[in-house]
Amino acid sequence: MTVQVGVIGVGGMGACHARHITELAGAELGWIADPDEATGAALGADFDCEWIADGMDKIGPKAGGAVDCDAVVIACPDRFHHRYVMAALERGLPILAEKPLTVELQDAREIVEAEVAHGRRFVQLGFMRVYDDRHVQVAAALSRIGRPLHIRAVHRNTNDGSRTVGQMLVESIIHDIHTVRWLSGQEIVSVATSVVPGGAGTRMILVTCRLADGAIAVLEFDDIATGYEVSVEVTAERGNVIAAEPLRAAVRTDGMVTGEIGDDWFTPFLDTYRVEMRDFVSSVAAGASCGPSAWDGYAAQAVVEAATASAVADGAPKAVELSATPSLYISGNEGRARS
Ligand code: ISE
Repeated sequence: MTVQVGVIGVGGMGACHARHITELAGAELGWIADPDEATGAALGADFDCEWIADGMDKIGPKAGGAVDCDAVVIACPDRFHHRYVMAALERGLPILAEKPLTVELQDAREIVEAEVAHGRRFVQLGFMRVYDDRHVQVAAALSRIGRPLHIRAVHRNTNDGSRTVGQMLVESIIHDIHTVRWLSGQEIVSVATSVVPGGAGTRMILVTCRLADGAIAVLEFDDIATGYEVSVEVTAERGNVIAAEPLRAAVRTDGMVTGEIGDDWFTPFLDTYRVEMRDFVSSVAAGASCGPSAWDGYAAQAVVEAATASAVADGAPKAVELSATPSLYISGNEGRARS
C-alpha cells in the first residue's frame, strides 16, 4: 500500500516533514497546504505535488464526501492545530500533529473526547524525543536500573528571552514534560516554577515536578544559551543514566580541544524526525496509530497550565488537574500515560 499524505502548514517543520514523506518508500506526498503563496507554490513545484492555500479545502466540510489522502500531517501555527485536528478526526483520518496539541487546555480535552468517542486512536503527537537515539538509550537503561527517583531534563535554546513564560512552557518545555512522563510512566501531580529574568525578559525557567509515585523531576530551561542542547539524566533505584553527548568532532587548535555545539533546534534531530515519519507512515499502513497520543498532549498541557500558574504565584506549588486516563490510552503504546 502506498500511503497518500497531505501536509497542512509548510513552514520550517512542515517542509521538513513533507520532504521526509517524499523520501520514504511506501508514502507519497499528495498535497501541501499553506496560505503563504510564495512558500507553498515553490515547495509544491519542488516536491512535484499540488499546493493549496487552505487544508480545509481538502479535509473540511466544504471538501465534500471524498478525501484524496490516507493521512494528514498538521504543522501549521500552534493556534490552528485544534481546528485541523478536529476536522481530520471528523473524517477518521490518521494524523501526525505537531506539538503542542493545542494552545488551550480545553481544546486538547475536546480532541481527546472526540477520539474516545471514535473508540480508537487517530492522533500521533510530535513529541519526537521518543524516537531520538540518545533518549531511547536512556529509556532502555531504565529496564536495568529500575524505577526513576530523580529526572533532570536540560533544554537550552538560542533565542532572546522575549517569549512569555507561558509560551516557553507550551512551545519548548512541553517536550521535557513529555520526556519525564514517558521515562517514568508516571503522571506529574504538582509543579513549582521559578523564573530567572534576563535578555528581552525571561532567561531561565526551572520547574520542579512531583510525580505520582513520589519521584522528583527538575526541568531546566535556558532560552539564551550559547548553543542548542537537549539532555536528560535519570537517577534510579539501582543506578544512574545520562544521555550520551551528541556526536561531534573534537578540534585541536591553539592549544585547545573544542567541539561545536550548533545553535538551531532542527539539525540535531533531523534523523529523529525521519524515524518519526517512518513510524507514522507504517502505522497508517497497518491501520493502528502509535507513538505519543492525544492524551499525552492533553496531560502535558495540564502540566503547562499548572506550571504557568505557579510562575504567576512566584513559585508556589500548584496541583496538576488531570482526570483518570481513558482506557483507550492505556495500551502498549510508547509514550503513553501508564495509570
Ligand atoms: C521547538 O519548537 C521545538 O520543538 C524544539 O524541539 C524545542 O527544543 C524548541 O525549544 C522549540 O522552540
